Amino acid sequence: MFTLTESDEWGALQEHYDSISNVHLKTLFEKDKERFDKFHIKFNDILFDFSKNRLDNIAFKLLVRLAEHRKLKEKIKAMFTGEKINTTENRAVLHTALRNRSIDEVIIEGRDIMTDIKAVLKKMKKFVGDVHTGKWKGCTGMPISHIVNIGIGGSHLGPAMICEALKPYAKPGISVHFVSNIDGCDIAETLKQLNPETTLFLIASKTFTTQETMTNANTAKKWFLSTDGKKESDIALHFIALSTNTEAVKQFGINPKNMFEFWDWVGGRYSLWSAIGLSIALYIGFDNFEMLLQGAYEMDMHFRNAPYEENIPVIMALLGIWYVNFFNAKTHAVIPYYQNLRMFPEFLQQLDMESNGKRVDKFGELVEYSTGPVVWGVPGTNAQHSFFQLIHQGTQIIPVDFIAPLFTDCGNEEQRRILLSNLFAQSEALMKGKTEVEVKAELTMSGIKERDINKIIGHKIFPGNIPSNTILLKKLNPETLGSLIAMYEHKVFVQGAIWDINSFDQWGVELGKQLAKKILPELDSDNEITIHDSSTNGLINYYKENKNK
Ligand code: G6Q
Repeated sequence: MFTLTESDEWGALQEHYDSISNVHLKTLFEKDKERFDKFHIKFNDILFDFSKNRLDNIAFKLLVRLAEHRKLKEKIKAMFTGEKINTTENRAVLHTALRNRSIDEVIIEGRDIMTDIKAVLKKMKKFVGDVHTGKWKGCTGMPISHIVNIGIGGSHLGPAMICEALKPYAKPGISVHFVSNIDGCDIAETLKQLNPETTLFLIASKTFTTQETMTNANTAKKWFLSTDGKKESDIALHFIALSTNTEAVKQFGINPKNMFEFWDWVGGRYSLWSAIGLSIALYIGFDNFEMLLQGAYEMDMHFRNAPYEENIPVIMALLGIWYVNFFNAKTHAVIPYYQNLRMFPEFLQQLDMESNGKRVDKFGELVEYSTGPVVWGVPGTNAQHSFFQLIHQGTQIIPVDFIAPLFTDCGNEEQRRILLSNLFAQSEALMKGKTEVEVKAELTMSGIKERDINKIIGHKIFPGNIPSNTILLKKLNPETLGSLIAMYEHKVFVQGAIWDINSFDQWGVELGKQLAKKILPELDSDNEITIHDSSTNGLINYYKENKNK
């Protein structure tokens, strides 16, 4: 097979880009009144509008051809059927099995892993029920009212984002807290709010060796034991492990019967569907957790079965490739118009950038093309009052995903209308812009003199032609959220498949960890540090000189 950029499909896209790159989106809409009809997809309670993209029929066909050329169908099948597609760690990638709601088996090395998955789900269901009914009691006989998830990265971001997004579904009497950072302020601020007798700590760590999580878990354990009359044996009622590492869980002092297991074929950033999701189930109830799985499963089926032209994750991915590799877009903004989705961009940052922030292909060869973009964003309308200026009038092309539920359980109808009118206005403004003629007419109408108009006009022109997707959910509920997350997971997968990179490892996080281990004892030693470069020595020594001042 030719390398990606040498393929005919890539060449055809490059040629087409040259002819379409100056065509304005406004023109595409003017020329084709059916554009929205052609370029939107309805999936369950989700509308995906991709009509405001720098895409015509030819580009769309060529992008689909590229997916075919990269044998996407086969790669999708390989993931779902448990081939070891994470080649650098020799692992299957089976988060889709965790939410498989069908009766189909998923066989790995001769074993149907659905049996294990179902057993853990059953154990989670029973536990969640016991906590909610008060059958599970703390060491002084009080029911549990505070759940603290201690975990980081993939063992934190998904559950934290979902609990925030699904606040309206919270079980009465249960609050949830997340501690991730090794910065002592994180756990200290959380512990201040808690009564040990009504608190349940979930130590969420696939490896059970992560420095931040184990340090925070030990702090929590010490805090718990330091309160009046607590004994080691009380730990069993207040500490639960979510992990793959039974030995380390035992060593920490948690009885394996209080451990909820998952497996090495669940990647950290894809683990919210596993036992790592226990905080979600405790917060919103097991039924709602199952609806989250259901939503993801439905998206999985759509992704596996829909033709590329009607396949939301495939289209999202292809559009991303169109912008990154042909329009030279370096970043991608994700703007949820729903305050409770505040953490969604942060969650996506890990999902996308840890998966596709790669510079070598599957064979370890440097790639000759750009891979994953920088993903960023904060909720609208706040975003409009800060960085939207740069998207509208800066010098870079920044594709945007707008995401909004039409109905939520918070606020009133008027607030919702204001919010949504802003979203619709932003995507229209980015697409259309405002021409010199329009600006001039406006300024003249408002009585400004010709001389003054000429001074200001350049500042008031909006080039427009800025692409966006809009994703509307009838309502943000566990099911639609499950579908939305799975949609982005598969988008990231498709891009990795086309770029031929391994989206499921993360070696880039290792070097810093190794160096931190070396530096830690140096911070305690009495000697001046001289073994690093002059900057690192200087920073360490500055800390040592000033730490007790
Ligand atoms: C995600 C990464 C990473 C991981 C954390 C926590 O895909 O692997 O973010 O989730 O480093 O790891 P543990 O769950 O092992 O503590």
